Amino acid sequence: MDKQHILYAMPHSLYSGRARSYLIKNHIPFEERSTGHETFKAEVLPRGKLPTIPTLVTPEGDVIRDGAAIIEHFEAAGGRPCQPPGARQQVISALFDVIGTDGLLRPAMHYRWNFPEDNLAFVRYHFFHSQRDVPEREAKTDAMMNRMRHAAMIFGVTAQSQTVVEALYLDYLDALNVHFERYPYLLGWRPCIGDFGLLGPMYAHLGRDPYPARLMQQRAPAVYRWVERMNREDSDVPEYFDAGSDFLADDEVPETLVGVLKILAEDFVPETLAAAALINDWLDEHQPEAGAVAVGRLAEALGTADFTVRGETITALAQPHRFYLLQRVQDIYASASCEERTQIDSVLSECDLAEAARASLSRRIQRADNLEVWD
Ligand SMILES: N[C@@H](CCC(=O)N[C@@H](CS)C(=O)NCC(=O)O)C(=O)O
Repeated sequence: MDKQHILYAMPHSLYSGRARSYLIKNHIPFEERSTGHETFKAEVLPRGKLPTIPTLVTPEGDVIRDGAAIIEHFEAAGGRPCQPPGARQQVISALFDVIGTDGLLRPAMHYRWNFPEDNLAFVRYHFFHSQRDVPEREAKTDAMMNRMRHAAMIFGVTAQSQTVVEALYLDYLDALNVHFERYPYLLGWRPCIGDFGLLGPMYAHLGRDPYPARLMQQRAPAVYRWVERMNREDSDVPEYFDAGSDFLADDEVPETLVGVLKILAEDFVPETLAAAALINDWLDEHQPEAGAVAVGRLAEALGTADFTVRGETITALAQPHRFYLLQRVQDIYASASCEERTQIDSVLSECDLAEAARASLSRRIQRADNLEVWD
């Protein structure tokens, strides 16, 4: 048999869900291994540079760390099967990728860590099995869980902000349910890059941990079905009697999706603007050398920024990674024609996302040797 790709990942890992789904949907055979596997520390980590999952090892032995980089590797080689052809849909797809991987961390963390009666035993099972079978396995499990529990707080979930985090999530879930009642994927009949990014928080945390999974099943069955669908090889669309097989025609961004984005914008915009200001001040002050690491491990960042959502002040880590993914949105815009730009501007302002889509850092972030570094 041909050698397969090996995906270092775990079922409970947010970022793993994005890469795994891409591999499944694109019929790329792979074997999934835990970071507890002997080979991870010994062979993969020295080349992956950071101990994050997902990390992929190709049949040729190349190591690719980071979900966006794994997807880009296959997109570049395969004629971009998950990139819609139109500029407007491309921008929306790239935006969902950022919002999924960076913008929904608060509900993802809240619904995992703040419902221990329902979730804790289930979550602990997974953290335990991502540790190697060494004498200090229990202690390492606790340490890792404490680190991630703490992440919930530093991403902005506190006793004070919980009500607004929940209200926003429920409004978003309802709007997304309306969308998926009409279409099986974000932009029609096949998944785009944005579907994979959005699946990150919606699978491992919000669609799989006991408390939020039940909430999703009971309140938003069409969203729950999308989560299932994104983990199946076929298009899995029995409930749509008019199913097509492509992205929506004429570069259409459906009204139902505009409704979803308007809600997501409520915290994505103020958080992005506050984070950009903080990181730009940091860049002015520190002037990092070209090639210095810009994005470290999850929950490591340069500082916190304050912003207001529905009247509540939220304090959250400002993470440069968000701007690395926003660069892609901005690159699509930069290479669009004048006419396309007008259409993009119009849909972004309809979604209240224009300011966030333009937000940038004073230095670009590049990838070099499996790390995101300052240009
Ligand atoms: N930018 C990375 C982030 C990956 C990431 O932070 N993964 C988490 C698990 S969901 C992780 O490995 N955390 C371990 C750590 O930060 O030590 C990606 O998109 O793949």
